[in-house]
Amino acid sequence: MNNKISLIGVPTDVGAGHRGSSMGPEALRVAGITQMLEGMGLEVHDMGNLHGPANPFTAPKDGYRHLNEVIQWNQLAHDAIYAELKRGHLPIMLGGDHCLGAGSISAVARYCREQGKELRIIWLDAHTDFNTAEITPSGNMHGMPVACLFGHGPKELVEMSGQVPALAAKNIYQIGIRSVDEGEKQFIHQAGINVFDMRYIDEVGMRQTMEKALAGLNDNVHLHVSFDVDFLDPEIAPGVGTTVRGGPNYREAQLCMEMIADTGRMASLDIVELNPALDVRNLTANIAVELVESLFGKNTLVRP
Ligand code: 4U7
Ligand code: MN
Ligand code: MN
Ligand code: MN
Repeated sequence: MNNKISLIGVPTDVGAGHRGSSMGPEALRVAGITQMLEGMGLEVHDMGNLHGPANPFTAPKDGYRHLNEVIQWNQLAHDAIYAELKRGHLPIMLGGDHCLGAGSISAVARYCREQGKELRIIWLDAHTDFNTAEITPSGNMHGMPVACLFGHGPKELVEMSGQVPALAAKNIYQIGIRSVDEGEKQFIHQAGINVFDMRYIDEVGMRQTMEKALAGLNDNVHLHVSFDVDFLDPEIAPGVGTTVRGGPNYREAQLCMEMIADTGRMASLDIVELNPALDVRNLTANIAVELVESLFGKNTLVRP
């Protein structure tokens, strides 16, 4: 794996219904993300935080809340992540709410297209994030990035990667899903996306789920992980705006991360939706950092 890491803080909550995920980047730093990565022998470049528009905290208009602010922040994230990929670093986006998935993954898709690489996204989340202005129950754009990447949404986000749609169904596997809105269900089905929901994980276990999601990787695959912290069960990760009970426990989440690490293919990462205003003594940030350590290959024993 690439040993040059770039941390990019993107302090937004413009896509969320609760204020506070804009404090996520600093909470991850306070939880020691840099020291943890350095301790694993990696070279860490903390690029600091991007600067974008403030949160006006206004009501949704035509199905979107804060559309202009969301577009501006996503363009900034896209440009910063693309620049780090271009110079051969592994970018870690410290969110910020998950509306940033549109810009982040657009940058990765653009880079993969240019390099002739195949892209596989592992989307760890309680939610599918496949809403559109027509079907959203909230207008919150952190519930829409996947729809944008599949060509449904505001032009600026849909076209950000330089190709519409930015993704095809075979590029993405969603894991941990347990909250899908009525309109989203139909859409996800039509798009043909691979969704491993909690029922599936309960029935076959995390091991077989991840074996499927990671099957067929080769040297030419760029693996991107989009880690929405609400993927985790709220009992271990209360510091998020949109908790849904019945998520992976610590051990299941750790196995998921370890199996991704074992592939040696991860080349970019988003950590999003951490909300320090709703956390308890930075617990959720600490757990996120521990799990990211597993994602980068922390092993208890020497394994074959
Ligand atoms: B997250 C929701 F209605 N689906 O659209 C919506 F349940 O990035 C939640 O996954 C979206 O945290 C959650 O508002 C977005 C809701
Ligand atoms: Mn999400
Ligand atoms: Mn979520
Ligand atoms: Mn959320």
